[in-house]
Amino acid sequence: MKEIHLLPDNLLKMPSVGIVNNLYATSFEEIIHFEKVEVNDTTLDKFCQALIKIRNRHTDVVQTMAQGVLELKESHDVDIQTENSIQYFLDRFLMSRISIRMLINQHTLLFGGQLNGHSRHVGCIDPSCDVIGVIKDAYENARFLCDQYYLASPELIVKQHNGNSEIRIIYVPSHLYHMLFELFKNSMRAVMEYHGSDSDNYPPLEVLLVRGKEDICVKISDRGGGIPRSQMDHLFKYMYSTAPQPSKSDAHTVPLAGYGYGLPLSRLYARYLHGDIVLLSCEGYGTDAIIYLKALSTEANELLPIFNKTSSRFYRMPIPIADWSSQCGGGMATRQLSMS
Ligand code: W6P
Repeated sequence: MKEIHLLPDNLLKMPSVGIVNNLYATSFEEIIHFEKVEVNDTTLDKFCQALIKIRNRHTDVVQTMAQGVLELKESHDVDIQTENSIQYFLDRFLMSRISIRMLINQHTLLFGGQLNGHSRHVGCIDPSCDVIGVIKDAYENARFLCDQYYLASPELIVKQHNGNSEIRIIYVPSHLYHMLFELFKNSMRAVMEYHGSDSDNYPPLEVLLVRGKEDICVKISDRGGGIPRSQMDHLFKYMYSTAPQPSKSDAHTVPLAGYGYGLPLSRLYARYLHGDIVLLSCEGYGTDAIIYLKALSTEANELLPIFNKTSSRFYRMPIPIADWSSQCGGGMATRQLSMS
């Protein structure tokens, strides 16, 4: 909440940002209420109910923030400084949201009185998460959307590099699924668009799964024509996502729609437990998307934004003047300011 107030004034004035700010204020009051209550045998239950109410209240926060950014784009010229602040803020804001929701989920699952003794899960953590299983699940669901939209879809070839033993990790399956589903949708769309609707022999998506000493890598390779190098960085920018997140009712009718916050959000899920998502592309051929996860759960602890002098200074930091030449009027420092 402190950091919301450091946002550029223009953005702070947008109605959607005000709505989000008020949601946080309400939830904060509801949660600190428990600081002063006298604990009895109904308190734990009341606390769980309060958490569930808060979780529901914040369900649409990502969409509402995206709406706020759209409102800003439509009403103001956004300078590089503002764009930088928004990128910095949303990465931190959404990471904080991922972690708070994870904590709420853990609490309500573990203390909400509906424990399933048969499941190996600890809250939403699977101590023996079958990575190939999640890959196939995410592929099938992305393929369903792809088939609906394009009436065809690329096949999947999965290769596990070392050993035939199943690769199992301690992980949050829903987070892994989210990343894979997003990357599959992007790859499928690229393949279908690049090879045209007349083709009935689409090149398959190839997934390579490797367990190293330090990292687990999931590489998804498509032959969807690739992305020009100049566009690579934009894929993770909130300000370049063109359309608002499809609403819940649209979600089924507009599959594989334009880049929303799917890619930057997926990368945050990876980074949340000290992994990452990296894209590599050969324009004219295809794209590799690599999900890195920590192979050792002892290294997969939460990565959280902290609010301090460094973070608050960021919002006031001027963009450094370029000290490299370039032909295109500012070059590396030049950003496309008109976003269609
Ligand atoms: C593309 C564009 C893209 C984004 C993310 C993942 C895969 C792909 N493939 O052509």
